[in-house]
Amino acid sequence: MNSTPQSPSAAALPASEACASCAVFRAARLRKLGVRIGHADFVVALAGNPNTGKSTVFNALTGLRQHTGNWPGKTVTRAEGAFEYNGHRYKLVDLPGTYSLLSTSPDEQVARDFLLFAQPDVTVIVADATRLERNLNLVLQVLEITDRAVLCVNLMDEAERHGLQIDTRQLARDLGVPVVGTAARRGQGLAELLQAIEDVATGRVRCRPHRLPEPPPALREAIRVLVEKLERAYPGLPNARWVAMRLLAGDESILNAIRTGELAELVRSRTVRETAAQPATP
Ligand SMILES: Nc1nc2c(ncn2[C@@H]2O[C@H](COP(=O)(O)OP(=O)(O)OP(=O)(O)O)[C@@H](O)[C@H]2O)c(=O)[nH]1
Ligand SMILES: [Mg+2]
Repeated sequence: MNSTPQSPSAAALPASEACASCAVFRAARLRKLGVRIGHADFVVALAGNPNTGKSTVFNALTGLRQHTGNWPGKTVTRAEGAFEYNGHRYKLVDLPGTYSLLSTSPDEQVARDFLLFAQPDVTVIVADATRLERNLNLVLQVLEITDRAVLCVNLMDEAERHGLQIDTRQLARDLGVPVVGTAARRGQGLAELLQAIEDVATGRVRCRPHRLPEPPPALREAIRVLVEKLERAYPGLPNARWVAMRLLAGDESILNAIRTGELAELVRSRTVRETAAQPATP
């Protein structure tokens, strides 16, 4: 069993008592930087199933003016913004909604490739509190590829309305990453979310994410051989183990990415992590 990530902010106000206009939030020293990104100390990705409130969280943290454009080579919109918190500058990337890292729609590929290959400093997974079980599929997949994550259980107001109670502390213990309940449309819980992002970004909190059990020995050996080959062919390839497992599973989209040279390009550019978004087309 994983241990709970230790957060000095654990004693902060419960989500229901915090809101964007209250003293806690003001005291958080949040400065919305909108499009004024420039140098960022940390890159934070907002991932999650469609319609869970990622863009609402994004707007609340960065302000209304944001940098939008397309992801290089795709017609998928890319939104970037920035904020400053406790003296650190954060670049926030709002990813398209995705049900699974194994999916192949263009939107989902963009999200998958960013998480896998750009390796944000913190991945905030935004989940719908009223559909938590279904959302956990993506949460567990993301926790397989990063150990710097925060789970934001959003729409807590809706969950409450339906009489649902979410035990965020137990979830944090089970998942091994900080879990924050929010009602982003009302600004509730955002102060705690900011603190959790900072805790993980700065390493103050070390996550011990829930991971699937090790595969059987025969498969382990096949993965090891493939990882070696991949790392030789693509020096600097992040998450080579994940790629190897997808290849062994016969994942057509990964095979195609190798055939077409897209994987090489992703590794070369580290999936546009450092590339500024293109100006929005009128
Ligand atoms: N009740 C309630 N509604 C919310 C909350 N957060 C977001 N919403 C609403 O949920 C809807 C979807 O929000 P978005 O922020 O667009 O969700 P998203 O995850 O960015 O959606 P996609 O980008 O399409 O995947 C909007 O109508 C929001 O106003 C919340 O905490 N409570
Ligand atoms: Mg959105």
